[in-house]
Amino acid sequence: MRAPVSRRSPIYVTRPALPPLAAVLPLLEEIWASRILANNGPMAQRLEAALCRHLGVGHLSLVANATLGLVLALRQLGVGARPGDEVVTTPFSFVATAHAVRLAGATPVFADIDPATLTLDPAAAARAIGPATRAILAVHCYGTPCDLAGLAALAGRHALPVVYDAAHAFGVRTAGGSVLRAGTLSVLSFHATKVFGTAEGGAVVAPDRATKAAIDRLANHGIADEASIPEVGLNAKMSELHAALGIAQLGRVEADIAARGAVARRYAEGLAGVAGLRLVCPPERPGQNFYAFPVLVGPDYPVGRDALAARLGAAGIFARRYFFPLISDLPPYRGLPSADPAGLPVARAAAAGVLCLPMFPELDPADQHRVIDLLRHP
Ligand code: T4K
Repeated sequence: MRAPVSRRSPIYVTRPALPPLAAVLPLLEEIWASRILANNGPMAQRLEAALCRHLGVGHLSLVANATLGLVLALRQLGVGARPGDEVVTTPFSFVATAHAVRLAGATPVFADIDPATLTLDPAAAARAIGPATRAILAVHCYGTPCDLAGLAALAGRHALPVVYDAAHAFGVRTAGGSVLRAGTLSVLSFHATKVFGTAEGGAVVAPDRATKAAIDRLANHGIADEASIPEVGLNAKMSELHAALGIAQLGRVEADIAARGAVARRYAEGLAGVAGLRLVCPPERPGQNFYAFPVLVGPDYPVGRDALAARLGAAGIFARRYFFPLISDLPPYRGLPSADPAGLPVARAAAAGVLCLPMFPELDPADQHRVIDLLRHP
């Protein structure tokens, strides 16, 4: 058992859970002995196989981070091959979602979100599809599954691929099984702030061996073999050191998710009956990973969202406004026709009201009660 975070320390929105150093050291010794540090070495291969088993998916490619993973996924689907290519996506996400579209050589077209799940609304996405649309990029925001059936039907009608930004969705399941099996490709983040982390890292989940091989190649400069480089690729490979951390981390991730679930239940109990606070991810929904604990601060709460964040901050509690500002309001995107605020009312309201409370497996219950007390009496 690790010691809980001290009550005198600042309480951050998240804190990475780490495996015992003793579990990592033997893996590092193997790396030191082999001198293989990168380029799909034995640690990366081991982690890929272990993750496929753990997540219940057939094929995945490890990458250096989810941002590059998204770029690779879009590029693999031909996005950006023609000038003027567009990708329909949500403005309510971390900025990397839209940046990946731009980096792939296309333009994001923002569509509004569903008020219940805060994920891309298939009806709004349908209105955003035009002749230049090459893909739909939806986000399982906070690990809440998108409307998988709605997006599949929409994509089917227009013969478009769906890429899921599954940065938040490690291990998330629906009645139909792993959420990572939905759509054409899914991209996970293994950043330090995520449910499963390798410090920096991620993976692209692919439907078959050939697609995985194509993504691996794009992630390795486009190199097919020593003398054959048929396309432009980039370097998005995960190092052996990161993969070793992942192997050790995988052993504890289920216990971490269970501990996160206990934190979520304590919040739900402690905040029950507080007028003006809506829980975005109520803990009773099955199959979730409790990546984050967002609340929506409504007009009937005694203070506004920003004032609440400031009061928590003054008490050393660093809740975060994920995701504010809306991506469509940021300088690289706000001039786009689809960034017009009038077309994104649900996303605007979410960005104005959301606050992510501290959520991590080792959150000390006494610290959490301080957070709850402040929320009850702001
Ligand atoms: N798509 C979505 C939907 C995403 O949310 C993200 C990333 C991506 C794509 C792209 O994934 P990657 O390319 O990163 O794999 C953080 C993360 O950097 C980012 O990965 C994450 N989403 C985003 C939601 O949050 P910041 O700038 O808010 O993080 P930062 O440094 O302020 O950290 C938050 C808190 O976490 C700190 O107050 C303390 C704690 N922390 C953080 C780090 C890095 C630690 O305790 N230890 C640490 O090592 O972006």
